[in-house]
Amino acid sequence: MKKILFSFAIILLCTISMMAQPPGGPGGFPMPEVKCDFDPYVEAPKGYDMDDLNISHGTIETVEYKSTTVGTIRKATIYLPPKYNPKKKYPVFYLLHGIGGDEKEWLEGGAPNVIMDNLIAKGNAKEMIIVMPNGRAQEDDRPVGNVYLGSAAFANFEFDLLNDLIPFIEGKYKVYTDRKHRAIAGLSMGGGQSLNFGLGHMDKFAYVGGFSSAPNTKMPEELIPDVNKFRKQNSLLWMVCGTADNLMYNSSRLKAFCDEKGIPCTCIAYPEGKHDFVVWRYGLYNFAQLIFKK
Ligand code: FER
Repeated sequence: MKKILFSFAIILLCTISMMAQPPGGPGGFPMPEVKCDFDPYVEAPKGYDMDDLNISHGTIETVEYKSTTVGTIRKATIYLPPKYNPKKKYPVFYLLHGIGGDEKEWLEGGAPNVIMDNLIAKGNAKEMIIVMPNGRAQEDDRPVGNVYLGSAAFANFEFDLLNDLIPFIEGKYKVYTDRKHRAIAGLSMGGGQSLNFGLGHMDKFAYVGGFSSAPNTKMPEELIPDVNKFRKQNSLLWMVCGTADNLMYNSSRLKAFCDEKGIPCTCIAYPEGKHDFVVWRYGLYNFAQLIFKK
């Protein structure tokens, strides 16, 4: 009897620990390696994410919008570029967070305002508005409890983004509304969302990026079912993932597919990079310089 109880307890413990962190999660089981030709890693210059007091700074604000998708009022963090002029038209970059984050995650860990201020001051990135939404489209959108169980809300964000948030942003700010002036990228779960929604709606987004994309990333054949359409509509498909991150296969799998089909796609393997903001800051720094330029 004791033996049976003991075995039962072991099985229960294993099940609970697996539910708390699914395969492929940070610290989870290593996932299959997919061979592909990575693009060269070029180190970012020292200080690229350090505040420079001698340049103009952008501003951060929080907005609230009505979500018909979720049925609640939802929040998003906004970056307005230095010397923002409400009479001028800007392109918009939607920047998405990870599974444990919310609309403040990028600001708290990624210094997006600092990275953008520095890039814009040097003339290396276009002036743009950055929208950092909450990608967990459900009534309680706080990252509490076992966040790994809430991935359906991350899929549901597709509808909140397209039907609620984008129309709200385009009503509130004077921005361009064509796909050439809309970009989407994100980290981890947000990377998967960006690839899924960005490639799934190429008429809406010409620039798509995934940083350390998570297992919510769809299979390449599903992301790019029509290679000719991709060639016509996509202006940038850009990815980065750390070599020490066991979620790499989500990125390398898509890169291998693009190489096989002969379609343009960048994927950088960040040397010794883990599942953290070192890689994601680097991703933002590079991606932001490439968007709204073709
Ligand atoms: C998983 C591993 C990682 C998963 C999600 C993640 C839903 C997301 C990590 C992150 O956003 O940081 O198996 O499944």
